[in-house]
Amino acid sequence: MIFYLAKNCCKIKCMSINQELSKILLEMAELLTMKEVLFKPRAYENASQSIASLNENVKDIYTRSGIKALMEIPSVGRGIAEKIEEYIKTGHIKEYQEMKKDMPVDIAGLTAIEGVGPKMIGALYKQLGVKNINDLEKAARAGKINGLERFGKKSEEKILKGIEFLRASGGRMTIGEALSLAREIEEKISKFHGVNVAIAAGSIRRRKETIGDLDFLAISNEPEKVRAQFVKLPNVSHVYASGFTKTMVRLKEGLDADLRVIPAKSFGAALNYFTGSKEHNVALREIAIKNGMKLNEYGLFRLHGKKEIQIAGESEEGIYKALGLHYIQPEMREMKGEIEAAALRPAQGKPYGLPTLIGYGDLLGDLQTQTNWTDGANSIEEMARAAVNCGLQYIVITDHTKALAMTGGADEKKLLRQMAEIKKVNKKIRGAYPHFKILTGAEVNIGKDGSLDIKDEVLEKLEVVGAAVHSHFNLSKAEQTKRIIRAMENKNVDIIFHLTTRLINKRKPIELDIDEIIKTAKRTGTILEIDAHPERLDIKDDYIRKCIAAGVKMSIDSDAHSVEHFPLLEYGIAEARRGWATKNDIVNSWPVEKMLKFLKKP
Ligand code: DGT
Ligand code: CA
Ligand code: CA
Ligand code: ZN
Repeated sequence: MIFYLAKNCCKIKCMSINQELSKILLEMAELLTMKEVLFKPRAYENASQSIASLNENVKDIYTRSGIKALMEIPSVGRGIAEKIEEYIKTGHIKEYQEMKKDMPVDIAGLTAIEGVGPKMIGALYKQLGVKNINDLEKAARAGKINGLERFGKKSEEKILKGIEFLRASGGRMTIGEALSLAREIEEKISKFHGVNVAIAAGSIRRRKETIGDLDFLAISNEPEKVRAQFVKLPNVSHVYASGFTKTMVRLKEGLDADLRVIPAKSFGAALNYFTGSKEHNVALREIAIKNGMKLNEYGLFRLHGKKEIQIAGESEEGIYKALGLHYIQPEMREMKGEIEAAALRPAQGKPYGLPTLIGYGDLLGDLQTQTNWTDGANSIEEMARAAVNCGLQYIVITDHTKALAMTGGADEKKLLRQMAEIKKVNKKIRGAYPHFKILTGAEVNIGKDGSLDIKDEVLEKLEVVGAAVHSHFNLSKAEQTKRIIRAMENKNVDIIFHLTTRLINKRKPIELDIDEIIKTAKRTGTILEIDAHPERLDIKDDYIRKCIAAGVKMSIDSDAHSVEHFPLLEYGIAEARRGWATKNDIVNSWPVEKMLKFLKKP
């Protein structure tokens, strides 16, 4: 059965009553689940989804021929049809209100915590009277959940972690979690019947550090068919709405996703529009208007009186060109001057010329890797072989040093022993990989006062010395800045690893006078690392741009603690591209000899 938008129905309004009803029915399903009623929850959930995807107002359906018409909605039987009738007539559903009185819990708030579902909420309410997130947190902290029927220490820890994450993130997911999910779904959509191409646009295409929701586009002339396959994906836990322009769903993984189905002639325009950023879009549209054109998600049009003629829109390249711009990479579309820089015919006196961004295959080395000599999972040789498989030509072994006792941090003696071992492994693998080199190094700890925990006589012997902060995160800005500057002034320190120590969604960056740091990096010839771990991305895009402006070089490192971590380099490259970095700015895109030569401080 297909419903068409009733002509005189205001779309926003009809969305809203359908959505209200859909929400109530879903909550009834959850309340029934909490009461451990069998079968009924599923029926309410199905009806909720069905109503969310209607293109006609339920009120209009009801007006047409009453309960009978309502029962023609898929998944709506007599019982639920009567509830809908009650809602249309009175504005509420009595059974729902009674159920809420019976279980006065904040279901939506509690289910937003990862791993917490209606069954668990029902059990916690019955046994502990938990009504909301605050109650739940208190109970978990007091150790009251551990020991309840069906709960243990593990569930208690998981709940606390879930709450912490929810509070810190405001619901945004790190790119490390979101990118693989986006790729998985992108691939599934591209295999749908009737789909030629599928792509994730939005912030994920711009490789932002955190992602609010996923925005999928698919080229197809059969939108109905594509939408039907999308809402049935096993990743989908709830359908908010499915209409002519887009389908909006909740994913089990804890993120929302939109899908828009587009005909080929508009694909470039839609891709451009839905990639954003919003501010970048606005600037492009203004250029179009200034030149007597119109740009929207359907295409770029030239206006001839009242007639609009499409002059671009099939590809993004075509749109930029028709607007008088070079193609702008998605990672740069953040209104940081990219529009001026992209001008084919630059305005006088304005800086222009887009940089050739470092490419995703451009790294030759990795300057921060850990092994089982400290808290890594693999041996030096295993790390080397894994790096070769990722296309690298050299890695630096940078195990932790003694101040990090819990990692088995190396002292001077252990470092010297490791240097000897690295020499041996280099010899051993030379036959198989004549062009690969393992370099000696360390991740030296920076003390509270900026001193290092390894003596200079030993640091001197290492090929690459990284220094990093691992403690005293709360010093004042002045103290923190002085501390890092002192470490950079040590002539043996080549790189500062993960400068600000932030953990995205988990820990704030330390306070620093970044301009002072960058000035000192320039003066001392110190490299600032872009740590590629998706929770770090440290230093971040804005600081990368500052480094480039100051002529400070950077490295992109995986911070690998196992052979599986080298692919994390992709996130670091993405952040570097968001900061407009070229190969010239990134020392480990250079051959090993050139990189090592640069490290020699004046
Ligand atoms: P997110 O989801 O918060 O991580 O960030 P985005 O950039 O993916 O934002 P989202 O999902 O709200 O919208 C996707 C793109 O659609 C956005 O980057 C630009 C475009 N867009 C959305 N709303 C507007 C709007 O009001 N005006 C314009 N010009 N573009 C918009
Ligand atoms: Ca988005
Ligand atoms: Ca969106
Ligand atoms: Zn470590």
